[in-house]
Amino acid sequence: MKQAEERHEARLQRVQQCASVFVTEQIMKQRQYVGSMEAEGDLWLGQGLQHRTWELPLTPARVLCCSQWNCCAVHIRRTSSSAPGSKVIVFEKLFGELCFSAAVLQETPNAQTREQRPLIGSPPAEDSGKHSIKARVAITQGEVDVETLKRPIYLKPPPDSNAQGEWGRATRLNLNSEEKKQEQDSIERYAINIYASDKISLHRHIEDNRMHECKSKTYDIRHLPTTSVVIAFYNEAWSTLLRTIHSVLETTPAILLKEIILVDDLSDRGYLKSQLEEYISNLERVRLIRTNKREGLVRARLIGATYATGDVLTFLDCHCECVPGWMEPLLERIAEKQDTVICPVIDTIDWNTFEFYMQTDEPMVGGFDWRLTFQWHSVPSADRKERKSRIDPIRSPTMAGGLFAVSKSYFEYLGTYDTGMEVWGGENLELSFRVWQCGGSLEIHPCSHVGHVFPKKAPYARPKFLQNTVRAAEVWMDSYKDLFYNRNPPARKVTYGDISDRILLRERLKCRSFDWYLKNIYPDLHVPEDRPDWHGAVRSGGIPSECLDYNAPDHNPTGAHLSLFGCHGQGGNQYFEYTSYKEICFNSITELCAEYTNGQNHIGMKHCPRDGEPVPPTIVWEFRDDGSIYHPLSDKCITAYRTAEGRTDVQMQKCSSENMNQNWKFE
Ligand SMILES: [Mn+2]
Repeated sequence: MKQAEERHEARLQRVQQCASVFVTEQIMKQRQYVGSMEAEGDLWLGQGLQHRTWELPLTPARVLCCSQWNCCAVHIRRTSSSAPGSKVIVFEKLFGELCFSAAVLQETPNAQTREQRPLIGSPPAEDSGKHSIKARVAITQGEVDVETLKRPIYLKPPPDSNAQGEWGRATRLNLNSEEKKQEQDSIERYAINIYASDKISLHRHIEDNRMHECKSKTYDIRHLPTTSVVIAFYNEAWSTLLRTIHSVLETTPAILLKEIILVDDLSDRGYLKSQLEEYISNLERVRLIRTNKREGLVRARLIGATYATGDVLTFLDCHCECVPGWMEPLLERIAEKQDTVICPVIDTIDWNTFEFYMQTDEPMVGGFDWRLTFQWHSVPSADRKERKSRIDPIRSPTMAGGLFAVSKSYFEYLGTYDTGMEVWGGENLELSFRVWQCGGSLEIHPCSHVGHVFPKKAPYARPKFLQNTVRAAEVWMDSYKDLFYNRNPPARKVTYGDISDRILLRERLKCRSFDWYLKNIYPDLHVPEDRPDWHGAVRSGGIPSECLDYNAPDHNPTGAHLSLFGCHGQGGNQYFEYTSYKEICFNSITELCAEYTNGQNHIGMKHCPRDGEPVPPTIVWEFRDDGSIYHPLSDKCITAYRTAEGRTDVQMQKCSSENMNQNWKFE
């Protein structure tokens, strides 16, 4: 008996050392967690935690929880001042670091009769040690209604229909000339209309126009993994950053959100210093980490991730707004399939008016072209047929970028990000290839919606974009990388740093080939033939400084004519491929084919027939031995000429073997 008392005493001391675990009433008051996760009596298991059992004297209606950032949870059965034998289960971090702070649980009324339940579902499922996800276990007695479980840490104020931007509507500002100037200045500075953003509530509501199945779907919130939301930023405007933070806090069920981790990548704007610190110090579960040198998006995010204590990492951009219900589908899918990287549907928030455009029907999925530019496309019909319901997650060959959720342990298993990548750009394709080739999957969940402000233009230069993309190509694309290099000759000369670690990673994880990826994950992507000597720039014999060129307007790939322009050797607009089907192909967002129809002078572009479909005669060309490019259907040849103003161009003319302006050569 004495022994037991001593043991008890020792434990008590130990627990008291445990930072401020044994909180006083004061701390309890400071940390009003009642009403959030602890109030539900949930038991939390963080990573690397083991549990101990303590027998402690405690006041009846209070249960302590060493929670907040790094711990765990506590469950008290009975309190000794009311009855002997109370138990507190404390989870400690294995490396000795104990709890950081404390919170309060409400004693449930039927405390006397409830039994100590085992830790249901724990320890976390081990998946041959590769990656495992730690389940959070609810031990609440009695029923807690769904609405309570869904409750976020902060509730949005009631909607004000007269407020600017409420319900995701466009702002309508009547500005005088001075205000107009301020508005223009803000656009100049941020490439986003921050003047308008500042007029919109940081807590505005967004109309939930998701598919009705999404709205009616229920989730077993207590058994979903928890998440840490990581948001990296660099010189972001105040209102867009803060609206992102509030939006996460106000739309994510409190019991699922471990924390928001902000990573400031060495911003130099004044308001992001103490003003930001002060502001977020009044917000629960928001942490701020600052890098001490400029790291770029990739490394900044990773730094944030190392502080994360949730089971799942959710990466968000710093100018987003989440639609209620965005988090549950992501976490549910990860609980179901741990090796999934899952993205929300990215809705557009207009950079000028802040109107929120929700994609209400089937979302687009990600792809790329052979210049390794990310492209959206619609769900392939084969995939659509496989889906049982409109709200099943949709597999996607690539991801757009900054917005996704992944199990923390799976992300680590997969080799997180390529830290050799600078600033941003290209990292999304690299991660996409890696997930698929190394046995995981990448999906978009139609029920999870996050709005993103697409700026007017890239807010800061991304000089390392090509280097990042080359790293992705070198590590993952095998010989298919040549298709990219052919279309982007400068990429061959880029110094891209050491990739030996990434190649080792690929071997260690026994990842599949790029060929496998193309055939199984992205079969709809046309793979160019790039036959030797039949691709590249097409130089004119008659005006030898000039090459064939195609320059389409941004959103209309077929909206221009084939033209002539000074040879620049950079691929891009001057890269053509002559296929074994006798097409002259130009790869942009989609595969385009040079087309000529009689009665016109110019040469247009149309979408090429899909693989296996018949080739119409209007797009059939012959490169003849005399150097001419002959169009059999019209019996004409591509001819270089100078316009009256002296500009060079091409048109179709009757063929004549002496005409050097009909002489062309691939180079
Ligand atoms: Mn962005």
